[in-house]
Amino acid sequence: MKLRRDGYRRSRHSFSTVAIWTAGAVFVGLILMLASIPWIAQVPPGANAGGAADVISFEASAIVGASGALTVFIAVPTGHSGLGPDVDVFMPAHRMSVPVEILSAGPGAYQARAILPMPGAWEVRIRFADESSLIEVQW
Ligand SMILES: [Cu+2]
Repeated sequence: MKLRRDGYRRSRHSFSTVAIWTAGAVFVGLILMLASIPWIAQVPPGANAGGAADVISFEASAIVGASGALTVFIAVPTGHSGLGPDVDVFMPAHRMSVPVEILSAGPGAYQARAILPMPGAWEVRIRFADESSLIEVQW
């Protein structure tokens, strides 16, 4: 008992010193975590559901219903107020385009709609700012 107490007293770091160092390390860790958050948040969004090879700054996916109703969901970075995406719906086999209606669906969100007049392979070409993306749709 006596030996233990002596050993404890002889240790270089008292309890309060250890507590201060621990608190300091935790504080520095928290600061580093907080500082890294903006860097993580700037990683561009990942690939879309379609087929664009390049890294793009917007996200898009498309679905086609059994009747040929095509809906394209597009999410662009906010802060480009008034600037929306351009969407072309094109059938390469017949060099055929169809009218596209683009609707705003909330901040940075758009829906493009078209009716595909015939079954086959279609391309949805989306442009936003200087970026473009292509989604292949089979109906
Ligand atoms: Cu056609």
